Amino acid sequence: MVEIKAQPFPFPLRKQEIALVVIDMQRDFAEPGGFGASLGNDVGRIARIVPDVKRLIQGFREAGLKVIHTMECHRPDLSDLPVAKRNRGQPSLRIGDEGPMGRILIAGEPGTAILSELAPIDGEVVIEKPGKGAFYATVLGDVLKERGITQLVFAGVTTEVCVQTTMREANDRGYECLLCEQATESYFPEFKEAAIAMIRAQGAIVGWTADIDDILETISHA
Ligand code: TIU
Repeated sequence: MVEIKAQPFPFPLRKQEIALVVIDMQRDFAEPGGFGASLGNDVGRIARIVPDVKRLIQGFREAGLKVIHTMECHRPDLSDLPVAKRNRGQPSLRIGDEGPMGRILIAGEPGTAILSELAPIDGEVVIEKPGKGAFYATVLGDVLKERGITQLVFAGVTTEVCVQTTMREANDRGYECLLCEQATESYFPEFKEAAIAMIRAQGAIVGWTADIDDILETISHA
């Protein structure tokens, strides 16, 4: 059996059944004037992981493995935006308001796009999601079943919000989940650290975590 070096113990790789899920690497979370900034966050932290996310995506493509992208966004008529989500916090701009990159977190707007360096290529699935978890109100579960995927490697932002929520959804649905530590980020370094620790605690209660080089090395030779 091929294993990826991981914590709290090695991850048993089934190469035919694994996919990379890149969560919400959108301008809205990584650039000034977007949703993340409207919530008062230092978005510069997100831009710093782009080279590692790119390296991870590239490694999966070169190994012939599937890459799935998600985008957090809402319909232009806001019909999939709960009032509670629109009103949450005290943002300078709310979801659907006009910002410097178009309407905040609305499908099709320039600011909602995936960062150009990480753009999906032809054939890669892109899941638009209205919630924090990528399974809620999307076809992700059907897509994975159709393709025989049972193991998921996770990258993207933010670690303790959309990444962790999606890993928990996936875990409950029976997927084996592995988080790439260098390819995820939070606006709060202490929350990234805590999320990583709680995911792999109690014998990988939610999933495994691993270094990017250990993941890339194993998938390239498996
Ligand atoms: N605010 C925050 O940390 N995250 C989000 O709102 N969405 C995602 O994590 N994608």
